[in-house]
Amino acid sequence: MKAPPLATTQPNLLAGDALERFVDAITFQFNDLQTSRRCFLRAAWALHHHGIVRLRAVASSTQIEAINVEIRQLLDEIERGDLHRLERIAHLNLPDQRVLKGYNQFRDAEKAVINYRVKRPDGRSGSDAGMIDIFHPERLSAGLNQTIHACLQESLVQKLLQTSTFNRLRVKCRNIYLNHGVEDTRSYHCDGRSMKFKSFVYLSDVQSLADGPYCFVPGSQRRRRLWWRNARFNKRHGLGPFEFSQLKDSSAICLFACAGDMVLSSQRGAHCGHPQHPEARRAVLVNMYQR
Ligand SMILES: O=C(O)CCC(=O)C(=O)O
Ligand SMILES: [Fe+2]
Repeated sequence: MKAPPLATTQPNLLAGDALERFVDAITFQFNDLQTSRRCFLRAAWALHHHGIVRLRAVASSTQIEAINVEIRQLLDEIERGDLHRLERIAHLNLPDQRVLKGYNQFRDAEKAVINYRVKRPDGRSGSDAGMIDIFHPERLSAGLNQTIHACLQESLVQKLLQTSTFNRLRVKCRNIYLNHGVEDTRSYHCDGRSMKFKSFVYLSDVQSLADGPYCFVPGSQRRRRLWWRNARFNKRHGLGPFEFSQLKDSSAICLFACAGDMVLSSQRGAHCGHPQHPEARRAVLVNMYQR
């Protein structure tokens, strides 16, 4: 007999005016953050309270284009099967040729890692199959090193995190996510229970659900009882402890943004990448901060 489907529930995804009003309240111009102490403190408070902010115009279109050009060249080489240059500067974890295994090996690698996500062997959903996850993209070339650092604005982000959390957080890992028609994304989850933030600099415009925006349940990073309720359900039903499978009574926002904007988010909160349209493309530069 087939097991009954698991009663997992999704949050209510805000749309229209309600979404716009909410996201406006957590949006700040990056330039104002640099020049106005009042704006900086408002952003730090919003990040503390809601667990997420959107910062407009962090990177210029020239910087974004410079990154995209190098990434396009690299993907071209892979698609043509011309791997000579890349094999020297990166570990290539291609679908049919795996050289490294598991997050820790990718994070601790001395070179960049170009990792193609593949379907899970057991066929479980949420594999992000088709996504290309580049670890340490700043190590691919001197040009990328400079541009990526300029776009990430690490010292201002660290100050904002310190004001918001009273903790000094360090950069742990930089990535570029390339999603091309990724339909089977991991559902709502948190990246563990310890204090962890990610900044996402959008390298492409993300203006509709089809583009696969980052989604977040505001305030969920502070709701311990919500996490416990989910953890108990997960344990009973054989799901991992960090899945947010029970979000029926919560609301989520999707973070639409332009290339050059940054979303800064507490990864203890419930979040996911929205499934994409098969033809859609999204690119983001990611930075992880931890104690
Ligand atoms: O693809 C996304 O937008 C979210 C991925 C994610 O869950 C993460 O970076 O922790
Ligand atoms: Fe995550």
